Amino acid sequence: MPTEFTPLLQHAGEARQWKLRQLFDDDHQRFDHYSVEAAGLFLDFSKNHISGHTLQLLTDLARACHLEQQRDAMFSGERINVTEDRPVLHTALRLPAQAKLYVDEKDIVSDIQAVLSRIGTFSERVRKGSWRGFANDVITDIVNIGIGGSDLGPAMTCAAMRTFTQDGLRLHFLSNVDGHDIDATLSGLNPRSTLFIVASKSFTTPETMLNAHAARRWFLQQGQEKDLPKHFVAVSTNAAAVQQFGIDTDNMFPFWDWVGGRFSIWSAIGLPLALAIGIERFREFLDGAHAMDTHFQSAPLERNMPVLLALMGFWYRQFFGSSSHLIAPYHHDLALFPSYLQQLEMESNGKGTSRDGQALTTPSAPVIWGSVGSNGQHAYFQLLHQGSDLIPIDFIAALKPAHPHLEQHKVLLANCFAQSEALMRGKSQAEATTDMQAQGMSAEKIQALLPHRIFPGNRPSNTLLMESLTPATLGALVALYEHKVFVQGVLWNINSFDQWGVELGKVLAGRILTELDTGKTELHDSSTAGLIARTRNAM
Ligand code: G6Q
Repeated sequence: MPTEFTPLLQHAGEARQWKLRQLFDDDHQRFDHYSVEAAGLFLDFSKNHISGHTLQLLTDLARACHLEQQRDAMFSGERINVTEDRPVLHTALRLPAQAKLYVDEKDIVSDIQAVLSRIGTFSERVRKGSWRGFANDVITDIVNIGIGGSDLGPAMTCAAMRTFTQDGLRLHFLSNVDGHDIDATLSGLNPRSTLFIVASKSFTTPETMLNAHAARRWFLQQGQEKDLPKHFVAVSTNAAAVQQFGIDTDNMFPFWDWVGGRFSIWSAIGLPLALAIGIERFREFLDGAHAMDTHFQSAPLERNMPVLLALMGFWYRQFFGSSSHLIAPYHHDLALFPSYLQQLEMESNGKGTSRDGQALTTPSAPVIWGSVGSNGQHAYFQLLHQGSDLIPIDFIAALKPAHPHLEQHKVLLANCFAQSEALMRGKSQAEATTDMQAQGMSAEKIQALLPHRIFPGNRPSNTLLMESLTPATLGALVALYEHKVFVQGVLWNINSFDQWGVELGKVLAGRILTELDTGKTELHDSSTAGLIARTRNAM
């Protein structure tokens, strides 16, 4: 363990003995002391095993790891993605139009704005019905074909912005190479009113290319080659491959190699979102993220929301042995947010090697998982309350709903707050006994049930609130977690911006694909060879 961690290691020994209940009893203003507001989001982090001293030690560590310098290096375009020798500039995509930022002596903001303006023109044409299909039909269905970072961001944000989506426009997301996905997506669609967006940074990803070619064949059953430009557009950094596929580069929306796939929703990869909600609202989404960027760059670490979120996660992962972290949005339109964060956090910080090539001596990213509340409460929350692992949770909720069912909204929020309280307080022996006595149980029955009815409590959580889920608050929320990931990467000394594990899988799948035809499997272990042989027999 790095020597900078030593003071925290000693302090954690004490903190693990603390009872959250007691911390609240000792400080009646704990909620005020441990909450922070920024960019339209409110974070209550009072239900954590921390004191003022803990925060002091954690922020000391962040400073010792040169967090502020590394943050500034990212924003200014230094090549902090060392293994790919690239800057990391998704934050530039949400800079105000008049800003300037130079990469290799060229202002990138004007390029970004030029693409945004093309996205605006195109999306307004589709939305207003002036972009027509080959038989003059208005576009009603848009299919985004992409995977990983070219799928999860558009899919998650379009779902989140459901209530802002233009009536009559349906967004579909085709990602899986499993043919069942394309079958299900295309069934019921009409090629005359369907627009495909082929979204791939590299434009070589096999899953996306196969699906794009299959969609093209499906389209050509009714349309002709000359009609393709009306129905296929591309988002990519690879103009040559786009052209080779047969998409006119006039219908290609570019982005740049300094935008990582999982950070690309702010670029042209966000085209489905711009189509769904319109360019003005897409710009509000960018502005919301920029507001979080400004906060991250300027707030002192002790009051800095992404830093605090990162420090809480780090604290439990590093010193409390927690190996997973639950994301619980109490907002149905954020149903895909846990999956989105799974990629963002696990692909960024799921590494075993430090930035300078040494094996890490500390754990890195935890498993991120979750689903919407209150559904989760009726499924896996049992384990959170009484299971053997400590699993920190982020509850996320909007105070005002985008629907008229106020009674349901009140029940939803009551459940959300009740869960964090119950997890924090638990239920003591005395409380469980009193409850059962009130139900008129015999002393004997109480004795038998007591061990099952006690809840240890002391389970930490954060609660993130927003007034309502809008393009701006969604932008701030996503940027918040991006920066959380960055901060944790700094603490673990990880390059959060490469993904060599993903690359390995891509190469091996290509080899096995050939072997499914040839049957030459001698280079494999007996399991892989056996699986290939069984598949060949069945084909
Ligand atoms: C993201 C990853 C990965 C990537 C996909 C799709 O950070 O690199 O999820 O987004 O593999 O890649 P393409 O956009 O190049 O098709």
